[in-house]
Amino acid sequence: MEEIRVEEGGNVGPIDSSQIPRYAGAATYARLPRLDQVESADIKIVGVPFDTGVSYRPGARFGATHVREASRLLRPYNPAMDVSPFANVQVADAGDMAVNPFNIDEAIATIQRNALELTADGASLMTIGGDHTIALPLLRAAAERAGQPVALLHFDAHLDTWDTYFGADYTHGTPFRRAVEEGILDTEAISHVGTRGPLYGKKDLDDDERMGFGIITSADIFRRGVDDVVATLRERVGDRPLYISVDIDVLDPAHAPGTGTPEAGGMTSREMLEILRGLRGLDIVGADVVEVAPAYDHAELTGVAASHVCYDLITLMSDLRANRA
Ligand SMILES: [Mn+2]
Repeated sequence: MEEIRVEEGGNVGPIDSSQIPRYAGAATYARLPRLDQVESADIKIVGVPFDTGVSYRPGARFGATHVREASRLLRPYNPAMDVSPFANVQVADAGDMAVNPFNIDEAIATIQRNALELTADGASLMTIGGDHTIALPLLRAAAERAGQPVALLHFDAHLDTWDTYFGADYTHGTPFRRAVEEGILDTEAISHVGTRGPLYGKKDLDDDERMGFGIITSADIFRRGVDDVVATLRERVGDRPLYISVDIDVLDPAHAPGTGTPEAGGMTSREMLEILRGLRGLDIVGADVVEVAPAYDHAELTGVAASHVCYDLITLMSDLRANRA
C-alpha cells in the first residue's frame, strides 16, 4: 500500500519511511512518486538501460535499477547544502527509456527524442545509465533546449574522446569527441575531472587538448585539494549552461567496484560529493550518472555511491530552480 505524503507548499514528497519500511514497495529513485502519480514535475529522473556501447565488462544496462534499489536509504533533507530537494520543487521518477539493445544508432535516436520529450515542459533531467554512449544524445538534447552549445564537466577515469573502437563511431569511449565534432559543446568550458590510468599513447592527450578540454586528474584532486579544484572549475564554467556527466568509474574501485572499466588511484566518494557541492549556483541544465554495472558490485557499494551522487546533483538542480522561482 503506497501512501502519498504532501510537503509544506503542496508538493508530493517521498514515501514516509516511518510508516512504510524502506525496503518495501516499488523502487523509484529515493522512493519518490512516479511521474504518472503527479501532475507535473520540475525535475525528472529517468533510467536508460543500455550497454551495447561498452568495450570491456557489460552490465550497465542494469545500472538504473541498481541505483534505485540503493537509493532507498536516502532522506529528504540534505544538510551539506541546507536544502530539502524534494520539498523545494516537485521531483518524480519517469521510469526507464525503452531503447533498442541491438541497434546503437536507433538507441541514440530514441534517447535524444525521449530526453527532448521529458524536458519539453521545462523540466530538468537527471539520467541514470546505462553506459557512457548515452551522454551524446543527452548532450544533443541539452544543447537544443539551452539554445546554444553547453559547458561540460565530465567526471571519469577516462577521457572518452577516442575516435573509434573497431571502426565504430558511437561507443562508450567516444561520446565527447563526437559532441565536439557536432558543435554542441562550448569548447571554452569543457573539462575532464578525475582522469587517470594508462592511455594508448601521448596522442590521446594531444587530441584531447586540441578539442579544448582542460584536465584535472585524480592526482590533481589529491595534491591540490577540493576547494582549489572547485575554484578552477567554477571559473572555467562561469555563467554558461552546464551539463554534468559522471562516469562512476571516476571513483576508486574501493568506492565503486561495480563498473565496466575500473582504474586504480581514483578519488573518494567524499571528494566527489564535496566537488559537486562546490558547484552550487552554476546553471546546471542536465546531468547523468553512468557505468554502474551491478554484477561486479559488492555490498551495494557502487549503488550507494551513485545514488548519493544523483542526490547531490538533484539537490543542486532543486536549489537552482527554487531560487529562480
Ligand atoms: Mn566514461
